[in-house]
Amino acid sequence: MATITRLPFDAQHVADFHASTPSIPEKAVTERKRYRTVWISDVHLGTRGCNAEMLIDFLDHVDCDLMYLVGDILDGWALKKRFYWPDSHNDIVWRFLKRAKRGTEIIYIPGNHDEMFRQFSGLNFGGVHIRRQAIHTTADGRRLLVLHGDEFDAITMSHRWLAHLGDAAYEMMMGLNRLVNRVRRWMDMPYWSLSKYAKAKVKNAVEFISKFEEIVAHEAGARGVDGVIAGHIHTAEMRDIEGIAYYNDGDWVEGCTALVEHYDGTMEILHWAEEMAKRESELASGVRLAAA
Ligand SMILES: [Mn+2]
Repeated sequence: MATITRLPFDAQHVADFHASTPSIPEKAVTERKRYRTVWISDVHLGTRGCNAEMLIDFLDHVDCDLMYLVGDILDGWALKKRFYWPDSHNDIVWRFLKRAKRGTEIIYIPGNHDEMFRQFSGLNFGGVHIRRQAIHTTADGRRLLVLHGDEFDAITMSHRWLAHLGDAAYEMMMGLNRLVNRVRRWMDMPYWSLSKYAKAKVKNAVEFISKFEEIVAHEAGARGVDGVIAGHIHTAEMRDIEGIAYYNDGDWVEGCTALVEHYDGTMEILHWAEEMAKRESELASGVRLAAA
């Protein structure tokens, strides 16, 4: 056997990576669903909100030629406040790198929560290309601008956190509502509904979302592309806005969605909770058929 005297730096590390295994082993799926392109964003690794197990399930069942990571993959803001990094979050990074190694082209467009990677725009790490934004050409020849979307925060107003208001936040608010009113009762003050106040604000959140979508589409139109793909607001969508195709791949904190392009250029939003439920019921009916 020939002895390798000196491995190039990269090759040595690729060899090390090859030997490593994730804590949650890859599922032995007979046939992964294959798409031309997959877009995911707003994973928020490093936070408790990240739905890591569902994303792992997604990555173990879906393959693609090209994958875009459209920002907020890792939450640097949260990690700076408190370090939180369970094995499952490592497993996701492992799967991205493994995918790149198996030949999927990965384009990573950092968002505002992982803006520390923006300084590496233009560089490639282990098959992952870091870019500030990209132009994607679909199989049917449409040119789509891909960006995270925080670029428009200054225009779309400061209430952007309201768009992130999920069920957990709502439950927490209900608890807070009880506490606030206990204190108010003790101070002989009348009842004041925090949730009513919040609901009015959530209506603002609804307005915020459509405003964001319109501004992003308008900007794409001004740049002469056929459409735009963004993340950031945690709201999956696919609609035509004044002749511009607007797509949002959603998130893996609240909705757990991905945007995919089929080989004929058709776009689709995958709601992974539904896909998992469908698979389980198919499996259950298969078992029943076998038993009959
Ligand atoms: Mn963001």
